[in-house]
Amino acid sequence: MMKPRRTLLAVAAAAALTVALPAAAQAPSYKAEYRMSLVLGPAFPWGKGGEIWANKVKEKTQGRINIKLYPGVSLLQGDQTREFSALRQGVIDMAIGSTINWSPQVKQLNLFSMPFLMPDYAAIDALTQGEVGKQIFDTLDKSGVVPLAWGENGYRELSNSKHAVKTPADLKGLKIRVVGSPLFLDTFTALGANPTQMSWADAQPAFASGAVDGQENPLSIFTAAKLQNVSQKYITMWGYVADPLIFVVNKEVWNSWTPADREAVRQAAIEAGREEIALARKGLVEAGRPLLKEIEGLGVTVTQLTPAEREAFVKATRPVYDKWKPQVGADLVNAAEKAIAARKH
Ligand code: X2X
Repeated sequence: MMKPRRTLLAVAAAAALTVALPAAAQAPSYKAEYRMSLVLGPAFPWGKGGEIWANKVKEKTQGRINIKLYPGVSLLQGDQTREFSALRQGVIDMAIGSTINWSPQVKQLNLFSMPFLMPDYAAIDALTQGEVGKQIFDTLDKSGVVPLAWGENGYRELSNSKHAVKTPADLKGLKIRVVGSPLFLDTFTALGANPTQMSWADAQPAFASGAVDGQENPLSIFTAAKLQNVSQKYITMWGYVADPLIFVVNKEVWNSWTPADREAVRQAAIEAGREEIALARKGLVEAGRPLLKEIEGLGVTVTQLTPAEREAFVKATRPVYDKWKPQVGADLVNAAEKAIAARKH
């Protein structure tokens, strides 16, 4: 009677196994550490946002999800325009990325780089916090990442080492470093400048050596990277584009977490995004824009354009806007224009 009994046991064991297997397949499996890619570290609002996100995630998940920051896109040797592909492929687990750096893969993200689309912060908010923002998140979701929250790099003001820029003619022949999609090459070519594409990692030595004359970046980056020390002595406040940041997680990684932990990561991203946006706007939204005084104190000439002077830049770049509208998606751009026209100040 031993044999049947053994068989019975085996059957019971097998049954237990088949019951256990589906549960095991679904059981969340956590990595010891998750890799977050960023262009800039915690000395900048961008990287600070990453640090805040990581800390909040750790706290909200009781340490189940540990995130390590990789500023300088160091997982890809600084190649910021490959970040989105690497994220999708799982080389990177999560990221806070600029719309500019991901626009070569996601054409809709060029929306924010269309010259003079967004006249003020209320216009950025009208897009990211409204229907347009939802549409862009849907697009990202379909592209294989899970978008969670918006942050902000900021309005990209023009700087150079040669002279004050007040008119498009002042840009003539200036070698300007840009990054992202060919939209930036078109914009600066239309203005008579000589644009050249390079990563942020390559850009700083190029300013120092004089290989390039100028660049465009938010003032929070200008000050934290001390661009005045690499000959960037002239800034023009033209507010031609602003790049939001987007908090995302690789889809497989997302699906490997429990629903409760996913929600914790999402909430942490939303809170960190809010705090990061406040840091990115600091000194630029208060009366008198104190950051400009601070920068002038560094020996930098800050040129503010009259509405008429600014209009000359708008006019010179309008053909670029018109050319890119169908490439970005005419429906999306129309929706953005409408949302901006209806914005609350
Ligand atoms: O490379 C830049 O200019 C930066 C840091 O602003 C971005 O990553 C878009």
